[in-house]
This record gives sequence, C-alpha cells and structure tokens, in this order.
Amino acid sequence: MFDFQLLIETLIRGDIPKLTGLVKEALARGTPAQEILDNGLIAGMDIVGEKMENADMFIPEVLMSAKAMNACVEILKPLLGEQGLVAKGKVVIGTVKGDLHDIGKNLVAMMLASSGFEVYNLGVDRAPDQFVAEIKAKNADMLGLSALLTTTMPMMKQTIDAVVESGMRDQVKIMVGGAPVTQKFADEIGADGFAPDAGSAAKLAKALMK
Ligand code: B1M
Repeated sequence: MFDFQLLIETLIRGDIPKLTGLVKEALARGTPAQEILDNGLIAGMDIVGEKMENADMFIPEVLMSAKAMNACVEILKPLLGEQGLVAKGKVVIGTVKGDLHDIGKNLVAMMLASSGFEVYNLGVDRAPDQFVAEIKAKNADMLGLSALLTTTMPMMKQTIDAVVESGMRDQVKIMVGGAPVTQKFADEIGADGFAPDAGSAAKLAKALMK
C-alpha cells in the first residue's frame, strides 16, 4: 500500500519535483493511476480547500498546490480513462465567466477525450457568447460547463439562456458540474445533466449522446 499521506503533505507544500517523483514512484509500485488521483491528489486538494477556508493557506500557496496537481495529472493522463470506447461526439467545455478554477474541468475534458469524444477545451472565465460561438464554429453536439464558486453558478444559467437564444439548444446536450453544483440546480437551470466527478461525467456524456 502506497503512503498517500506523504503525497498529500507534498501536494499541500506545492513541491512539484518531489510530488511528481512520488507519483512516478507510486506508479512504479503498481498503484493504479485512479487511486493516486482519488486518494492522493484530490484528497490533498480537499485539505488545501479547508486550509484556504480557514486562512491557513493563501492564494499563492494554493496556486503552487494547484500547479503541482496539474503536473501530476499530466503524468497520469495517459493511464486514466476508459480505453477503446466508441462513444463519439464533439464537446465544447469550459469554466464559466468570472471563474478561474480549471483543474476539475480539465480532468473532465481528459476523461471525455479518452472516452472517444472530440473535445474543445475553451479554458476559464468564458462568457456565454464565447461558448455560443464555439458551439457554432465546431458544430458541437454537447456543451460542458464548469463552476467552482457559488457566485459564478448563475453564469451557467446565463450561458444556457444564450444557447437557447442562439437557436441551437435542440442540437446540443448540456452537462454541468463543479463542487457547488447539484442535480437540483442543473434541473432548475435547464441543463440536460449533472455529473459530480470526471468519471461520471464521461458516463453521462455517453448516455446523453445515445
Ligand atoms: Co478557489 N475556491 N478561489 N482557487 N479553490 C474553492 C472552490 C473553495 C471551495 C475554497 C474554500 O473556500 N474552501 C472556495 C469557493 C467557495 C464557494 O463559492 N462555494 C474558493 C474561493 C472562495 C476562491 C476565491 C474567491 C478566493 C479569493 O480570491 N478570496 C478565488 C476565486 C477566483 C476566481 O475563480 N475568480 C479562488 C482562487 C483559486 C485559485 C486560483 C488560487 C485556485 C485555482 C487554480 C486552478 O484551478 N488552476 C483555487 C483552488 C485550487 C481551489 C480549491 C482549493 C481546489 C479546487 C480543485 O481544483 N479541486 C477549492 C477547494 C476544493 O474544492 N476543495 C477552491 C480539485 C478538482 C479535481 O475538483 O474542481 O471540484 P473539482 O472538480 C471535480 C468535480 O467538481 C467535477 O469533476 C471534477 C473531477 O472529479 N467537475 C465537473 C468539475 N467541473 C465539472 C464539469 C462537468 C462535470 C463535472 O461537466 C461539464
């Protein structure tokens, strides 16, 4: 059993060389990539969140942890996800306007790509009209919206409203997610689905495309 405690502490310190070394070591010892992600990296980011909330960690430190996490996700990327699946479709995904959080959204994008979707990742802080323009440009089948702040959740509704106004609502399925988002909220704003994590987002996307 790999010592996830050390990995978590290293993530909290934002020590990128040591953390990537530990992830490689865990893989070399046969620890599944998904386990490293769930029990090490995501568990560590939850503690970072608590520390941030209690003012035990400040933005520059949180950013270092986020960078360290992203570096490890890059290592795990080829090993995560379901291989050989045939689900197809074009997905435009991004974090809504006013919101700069992208780690979870990038994980979702990665899972979708490894499930056979063609993914257009717009990045963070994207306005409704940017999503609409990209759906149109790529003739997308699905839109994925991410929000990590309660203050930016209403922007999901504004984005969906913009898709309705563009006349393209019938051509795109809309999936929403992010820590504060719930199924109830997704229903209220007229999304087609909500997923609590990257694994279920890929499953939901496949189900929505059927
Ligand atoms: Co921010 N932040 N942050 N932050 N941050 C949270 C979200 C917070 C909960 C921390 C806290 O106080 N406990 C809190 C939000 C409170 C709230 O509104 N409910 C918060 C705050 C307040 C803020 C600022 C306002 C702080 C400030 O400036 N005073 C500020 C806002 C900036 C802005 O966006 N405008 C801010 C800034 C930042 C950083 C820039 C420093 C950094 C982000 C760096 C980056 O993303 N590149 C940061 C971070 C890292 C966090 C925490 C610590 C970690 C987020 C994360 O990456 N989690 C976070 C606390 C926490 O969540 N524990 C916090 C790991 C990731 C894998 O999980 O993103 O939930 P998550 O994604 C999951 C699921 O949610 C789901 O699947 C993912 C993978 O399983 N999912 C989807 C996500 N998107 C989906 C889309 C889907 C489906 C599923 O379909 C399309």
